[in-house]
Parts: sequence; C-alpha cells; structure tokens
Amino acid sequence: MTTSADYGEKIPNNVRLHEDRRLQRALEAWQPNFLSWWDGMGPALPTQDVYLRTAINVGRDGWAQFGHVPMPEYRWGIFLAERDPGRKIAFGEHKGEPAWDKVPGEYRAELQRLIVIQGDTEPASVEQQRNLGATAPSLYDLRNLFQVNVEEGRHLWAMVYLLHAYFGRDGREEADELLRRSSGSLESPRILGAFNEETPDWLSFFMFTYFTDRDGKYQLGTLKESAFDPLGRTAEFMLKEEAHHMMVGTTGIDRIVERTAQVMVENQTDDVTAHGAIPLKVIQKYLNFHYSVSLDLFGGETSTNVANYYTAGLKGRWMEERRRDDHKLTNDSIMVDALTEDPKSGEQVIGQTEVAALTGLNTDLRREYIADCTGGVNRWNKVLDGAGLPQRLKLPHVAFNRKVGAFSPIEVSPDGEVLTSAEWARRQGDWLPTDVDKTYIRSLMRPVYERGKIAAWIAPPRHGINGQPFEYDYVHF
Ligand code: BYC
Repeated sequence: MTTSADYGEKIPNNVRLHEDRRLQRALEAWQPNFLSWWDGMGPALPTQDVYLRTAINVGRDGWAQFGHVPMPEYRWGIFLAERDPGRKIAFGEHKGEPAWDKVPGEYRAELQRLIVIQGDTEPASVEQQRNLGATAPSLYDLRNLFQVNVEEGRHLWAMVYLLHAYFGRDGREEADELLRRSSGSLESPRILGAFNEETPDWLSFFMFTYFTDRDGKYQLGTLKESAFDPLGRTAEFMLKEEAHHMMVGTTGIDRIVERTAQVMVENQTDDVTAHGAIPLKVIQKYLNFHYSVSLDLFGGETSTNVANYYTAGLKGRWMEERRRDDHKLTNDSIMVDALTEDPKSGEQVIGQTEVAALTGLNTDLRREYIADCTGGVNRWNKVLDGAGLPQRLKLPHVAFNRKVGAFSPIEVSPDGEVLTSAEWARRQGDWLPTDVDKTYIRSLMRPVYERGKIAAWIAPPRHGINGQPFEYDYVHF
C-alpha cells in the first residue's frame, strides 16, 4: 500500500521518503539542480501565478487540487499508484511470478536504459515549448501550456526517483545527465529524434501534444505492465496526468479546424490567409510532419531489444491483460511492414513480412497507436463535415517521411507511392511545412492575454478548466 501524500516534506511524496534519509538527501541535492534547469530551460514568459492542477494523492477521487500558484513554487512530487501486494507478472518468461520490488541484477542495464529514455523525453518537451508563452492565443491556452510543462517536470521527477532509489551511483549519474542534455543541442541532444525538433508555434504545439504525447501514452501503457513494480506504479500514475495533455492536443486541433472551416464558409474560399486563419493544406502538412516523426518513436518494425524487454518482463504490450494469448509469444508470429522485392522488376516495394511475434512488438504497439490517431482525424473531419465542407484531413501513409525502421531508406508520398530522390525533393514542399508555411504560421502568433479574448486563428474552447469559464483569470502577470 502507499501512504497518503506527504506535503510537509521538501519533496512531496507518497513513498515514505523520510524513512530513507540517504535517498531523501540525494533527491534533495538534485532538487536545486532541477529548479535551476527549470529557471533556465523552462517557460520563459514571466508570470505572477497560474491556475494549476497539483497532484496531491493517487486515489480514485480527488487526486488533484486546483489553485493559483507561482510556477517556480509548484510542488513537484513523487507519486506512485497504489501497490497491489498480490500483483503477479502478467507476461514473458516470469509470467505468474510475484512482481519485483527490487531490480534483478540481470536486467539492471536494460531497465535503467528504458527509464533513462522515458525520463529524457520529459524535460525535452519542456525545453521545446519554452518560448510558446510569448505567443499564447488566450489565457486559457497559456494556462494549459504551463500545466503540461509542470506535469512533464513532475514526470521527470518520477523517473529520477526510480534512478536514485533503485540504480545506485549509475542512477544518480543518469539523473544528472537528464538535466545536462538539451533539446536540439549539437553536443548533447535529447535521445529520441522527435524531441530535438522545434516547437516554435502553437499549431506545432497542438500537433505535438496530439501525436507525440500520444506516443507517451502508449509507451507508458507498456511500462505500466512492467514486472518491476515501482516502474509499473509510476507509469500508471503518470498516465492519469497524461490524459489532460491528450485533451489539449485533440481539442486544440478541433478548435483550429473549427475556426478555419468557419472562415472558409463565411468567405466562400479555401484561401483563409487573408482572414488570419490557417489553411487546411497547412494543417495537413503539420499533421504529416508530427505524425511521421512520432511513428519513428516506436523504433524499428522488428527489434531484438523489444523482444528481450518483453521476455524479461520489463515492458509489456498495450492492455496486456486483455490479450487472449499465452502472454509469452514464443511460438507466435506477426506480419510487419517491410521493404520487399518486386519479383518482376526486382525493385524495392512496400510490403509485409512475417516475423516472430516477439521481435515484432514495436509494430504491435505502433498499430494500437495508429488506430488511436485515426480517432482524432475522424473527429476533425466531423468538424469539416458539420460545416458542410467536402475537404478532409488524413493520416499519411506509414512509410511517409520515416527516419527510423524499414522505410527509412526510401522516399514515399503521403499516398504510399514510392518516389525517386529527385521527385521527393521536388514535391516534399507539397506535403511538409515549407519556410513559407512556417513564416505564415509565425506571423499569426501574437499573444492574446486579455481575459475572455482569443486569437483569430483558433475558436474558443467549449469548456474552461475545472468548471471555470473561458473568461476566467487563469494567469496573472
Ligand atoms: N530516435 O531496436 P530499435 C513521452 C534507437 S514519449 C533516435 O528498433 P527499440 C513524451 C534505439 O534506442 C515516450 N533513436 O528500438 C511525449 C536503438 O538504439 P541502440 C518515451 C532511436 O529499442 C511527449 C536503435 O535505435 N518513452 O513520454 O526496440 C512529451 C535501434 O532501435 C529512435 C519511451 O520511448 C528514435 N526515434 O525501441 C513528453 C519508452 N528509435 O539500443 C513525454 C522507453 C529507436 O541500438 N523506450 N532508436 O543504442 C523504449 O521503449 C525504446 O527504447 C524505444 C525504441 C521504443 C524508444
């Protein structure tokens, strides 16, 4: 069982930190480094306070409280979901054995690596979003940005706690490295590709929170199944906070599409730029970009890493316990995307190949993710349909713009047509944001900080936060 959250401590927690003085001291020594990182790399816009949600407990009801908080005083805490003392490992070669409270020596390196990769994404996203406050379309959106930022900061704490508590000196060094690498840096970049891309404008931010945060949802879903119980419980609680980040992305794009559709209908034109809205074509290009870099986050279609993680019990599948199979997969196979050879022409074509189910697990997770992404696109298309417009948004082909996995050596159009390099170079500006598109989007990014007001390129939200109206004073300067 967990204890209830202790807010009397320097580091709020529900892990009885005060009972382990060494660990407490080590984390308290890391805390000022975190705060100085937040100060230098976190939100750049100065504010007095922000209407934020702070996690206070892990129980089903009332796990968070809302209030105006000066951001540097946000109480970043360590929270693990309730412990199930009878929990058994659900998959892999240790299936049926009791879940582990400690890290088994033979899996130490792999577990640490997974935790470091997960941990690395959290501060990276805060760094990517650092300057967005300067151009927020409303106080409501500004508050949501900051909420996402403080919670990504808390997710960093979650991983740092695991590193400090279970991985000794190596773990402490890795925790320091998490503050040393930085997004987009040439010398010490963040580990995964998408986390070194820029998030320079709010269209990118909403696409990032829709597509890239959603990778987070699925990866955390697999870590939640981990045989290493503290990791499972940590991921479970992170998923609770993650739901808000998904909402920000989904409704953010909803509102952009809604505004664009409105302007298109009112003015009977597709070219909404004269009216300060975002053309559907540009929305589609941003979608293409963020979706394809997020697909890369799942690793290769086949991977011995993921087979080892699963067999060892470190990383499960999405909804592992709902799967109807033996949860070991040693005799199963799966079809995965692959480059195959056309028997007639001898050319490389997009196809599928059968591989051992274990090595195909990145594909399995990516499929779940793609199905989920489709939901958003349908939703945005309903907005277009509701406005009586025939245009539709769509997910590009899975081989489009890929830098990781089977399709990284080839160039493919959003419809799945394999292209020569020359054709790709000539046409990629039709599918990915060009400098002209980016400049236009940046020209729209003007802050709107007046209560109840909103920028012209996005519709207001249907609901405010925590029952408050849209006009609420979410941020004080
Ligand atoms: N960029 O065996 P492979 C989130 C590396 S997001 C650069 O196919 P594997 C969040 C790979 O590390 C969720 N490198 O891949 C969202 C490997 O290197 P080594 C983050 C890449 O290991 C928004 C090599 O290529 N959490 O939480 O099966 C805001 C061969 O790869 C990339 C996790 O990812 C890439 N895109 O799977 C805030 C969970 N892809 O071993 C937060 C933890 C692969 O040869 N991580 N590589 O040196 C994992 O489960 C796995 O490491 C991966 C890769 C799914 C990332």
